Amino acid sequence: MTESQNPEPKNSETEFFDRERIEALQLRRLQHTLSYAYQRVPLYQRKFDAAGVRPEDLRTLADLQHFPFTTKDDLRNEYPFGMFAVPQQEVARIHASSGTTGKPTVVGYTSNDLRNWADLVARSMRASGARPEHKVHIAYGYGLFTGGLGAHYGAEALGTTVIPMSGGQTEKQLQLILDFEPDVIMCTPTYLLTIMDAFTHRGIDPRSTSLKYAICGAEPWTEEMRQELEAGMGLDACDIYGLSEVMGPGVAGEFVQSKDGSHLWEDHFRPEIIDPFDHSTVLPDGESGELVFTTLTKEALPIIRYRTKDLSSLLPGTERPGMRRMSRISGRSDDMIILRGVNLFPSQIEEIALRIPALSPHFQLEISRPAGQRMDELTIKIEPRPESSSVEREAAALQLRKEIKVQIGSTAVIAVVEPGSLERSNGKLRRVYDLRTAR
Ligand code: DLL
Repeated sequence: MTESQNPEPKNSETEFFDRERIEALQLRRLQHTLSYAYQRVPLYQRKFDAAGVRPEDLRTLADLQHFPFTTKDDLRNEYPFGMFAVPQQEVARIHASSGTTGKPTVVGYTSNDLRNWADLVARSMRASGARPEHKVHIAYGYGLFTGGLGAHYGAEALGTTVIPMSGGQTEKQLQLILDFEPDVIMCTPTYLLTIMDAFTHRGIDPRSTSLKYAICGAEPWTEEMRQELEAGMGLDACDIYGLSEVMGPGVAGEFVQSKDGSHLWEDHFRPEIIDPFDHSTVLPDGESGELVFTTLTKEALPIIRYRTKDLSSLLPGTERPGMRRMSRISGRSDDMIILRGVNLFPSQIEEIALRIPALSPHFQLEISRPAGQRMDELTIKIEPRPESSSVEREAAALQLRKEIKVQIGSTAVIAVVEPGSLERSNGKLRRVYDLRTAR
C-alpha cells in the first residue's frame, strides 16, 4: 500500500493521531480497501454488484453503510482460501478458528499483515502495563488459534522476554511462574481463575507470585471478575479484544491507568455498531448493538463489514482521544439464552453471582425441557466459596434466585454444588449447556 510520494505513516505515529486525522486516514484506507477487495476477491465483486454499489461510491465514512455485510458463513462457503486477496506465495501464515460445527474459518496474513498485527498487540500490551524489560508468560493456546502466536509476536515486538508456555498443563504453569518469575501473564480470564485456584490448592498465596499484570481476553468477562482476579492474584488485569476474522488479539486493548474499556485501534479497523434486531441499521455512538468491522490495511484477507455477533457500544476515546473505546462485550448473540421470552447472557449471571460473598465464579448454565413440560428450565450450577457455611450457602442460593428474578426477569433453579466439582477452564470456558439439543 506504500506510495513513494505519500509513505504510509508508522503505527507508532498513527496511534497518537487526533480524531480528525484518524478519520482522514480511515477514509483513504477504506477507499483503497474497497477497491482492492472488489478487484481481487470474487465474492466481494458479486456482493457489491448485487447490492448495486461500487468502491468509488464511498466518498465519506458514512457511505460505508451502503456496502454489504460479510459473515462467518461467507468464510465457510469460501473454505479454505476463497476469500484470500493475494496469491498463496504471498501468504506468510494461516490461522483457523475451530467452529463448534462444520468447517473451521480459515484466515491468512501477508508479512505486512503480521508486522501490523505484532505492532497492535505490542501497543495493546504496553497500554495494559507491559514494558520491554518485563518477562511475559503466554498461556493462550499456541497453534491455529490466534491467541498464542498473536500474543507471542506482539510480546516480541514490544521487546519483552517471552515465555511461550501455551495453554493447559496447569501444574507446569504454576512451576514456571514460580521459577521464571514473569511480570505479565496473558491468558483467558477463566484460565487465570484456574491458575489462581491451583496456587491456593498447593498452599501458595496467589498474591505472592511475581505477576504484576494480566492481559486477558478471548471470552466475555465482567468488572466483577476483574475484581476477583485482581484481588485474588494481587495484580492489575486488563482486557484485550480481537477475533481471527479481523486479525486476532489486539483489535482493541485497555489502558491500565484508566481501565475504562478497550480502545479500538481505529488506524487499522473501522468499527460500526448495528441494530441487533433489524441487523442492518447503523446506530449512533453510545448505543448498544452488534459490532461490525472493516479492515483498513489487511492485505491477505481484507474484510468488509464483518458481523462479529459481539454486543457492545462505541464510546469516546480517553487515553487516545483519536480512537474510540468499546464497552465490555456483554455477550455474543450466539450465547444469548432466550428463556420464556426473556433474553439472558452468562455474563449477567457472573455479575450477579460475584456480588454474593458466599458464591464463587465457578458456574454453569443448563437449559432443559423437563419431561411433560411445555416450558424450558434454566438450572444454574454454582460452586460456593469453600470457606462458606451450609447456612450461608443456602441463603446465597435464595439471594441469587431472587436477584436474577429482579434484575433479569427470569426464574432459575439454583443448584449449589460441591467446591471443585465443576469443570475448570483450560482456555475459552464453555458456560452454557443446552440439554434440549442433546436429546
Ligand atoms: O479469541 C482472539 C483473541 C485471543 C482475543 C486472545 C483476545 C485474546 P477467536 O477465537 O476468533 O479469536 O474468537 C473471537 O472471542 O468474537 C468474541 O466473541 C470473543 N472475544 C475475544 N476477545 C474478547 C474479549 C480470539 N476481550 C471471539 N471480551 C470474539 C469478550 C472476547 N469476548
